[in-house]
Amino acid sequence: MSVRVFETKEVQELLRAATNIDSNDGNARFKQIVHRLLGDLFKAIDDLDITPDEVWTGINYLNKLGQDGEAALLAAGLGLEKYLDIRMDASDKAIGIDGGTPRTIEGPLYVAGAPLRDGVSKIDIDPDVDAGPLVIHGTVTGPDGQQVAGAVVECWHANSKGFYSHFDPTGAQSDFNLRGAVRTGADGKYEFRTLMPVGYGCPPHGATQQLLDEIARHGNRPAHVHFFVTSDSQRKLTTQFNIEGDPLIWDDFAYATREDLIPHVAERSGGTALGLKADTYKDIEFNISLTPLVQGKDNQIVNRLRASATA
Ligand code: MBD
Ligand code: FE
Repeated sequence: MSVRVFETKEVQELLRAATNIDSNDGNARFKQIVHRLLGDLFKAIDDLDITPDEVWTGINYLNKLGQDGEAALLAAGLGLEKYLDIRMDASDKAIGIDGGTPRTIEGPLYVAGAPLRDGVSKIDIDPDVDAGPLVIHGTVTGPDGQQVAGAVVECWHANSKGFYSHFDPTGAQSDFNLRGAVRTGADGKYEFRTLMPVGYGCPPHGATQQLLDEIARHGNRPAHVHFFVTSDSQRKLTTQFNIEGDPLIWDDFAYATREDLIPHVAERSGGTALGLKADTYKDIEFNISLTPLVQGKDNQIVNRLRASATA
């Protein structure tokens, strides 16, 4: 039996009381958001006739989500993080910023504090018998096409099991394995010597995978490498590239794939001279073009809780 109570005075007053919206105390912006979201939930319960059993299933799900520490993972999987990118793309377009390497989501697995080196960094600390050597390199340029000196390129990626250091459930990796930071010189160039990653899969017993199972979706990402690129006179770029040829490139559970973020993987020899574990190695050139500050400011800095460690 469907009933409609959302529009009643009693419910509207309950919403205003529960969010303290009529008071001058508290955080006005926070109250505005909570009032809206709680109201949207109340309305959905009315519209879809969501049962008490279904509501309590949802409440208990939130407990598991928190226990598993997966709220940010779920945000990626439900496209919420992608949605924020779509909004930032649209706001760039509205103010006439186009071009530049496309942004794509950060994801939940960054760790601040990786050792910063000049120009080149070898970031594979732990041996990984199943991963072949990979060199990632490119030039950072600004809006005028000029090389950017003093840019900091950070990268992080998974090992051959799809696990990231710091978050590896097997405990097998050292701090900052497969994570690095390089400062460009006058030529704008950066290079990481590393190992080929494999795609990530959500923890099979975690809350995110549980939700995905219920809606018949997988929780896997194609192999990819994340980047933050910062410099004093351009906006920070948050992006990733995918490893060409991965079958999940257009089936990423986190919707991070973009046309311009699938660089070619070339095969090279001469790895021994570079200190790589084999002479034959894969080479990916990924050039990075930054966008200008907006009225002197970086308007796309995102503040979120991030892990950090000391190298
Ligand atoms: C990842 O490696 C990732 O990049 C995202 C977005 C979500 C989960 C794992
Ligand atoms: Fe990732």
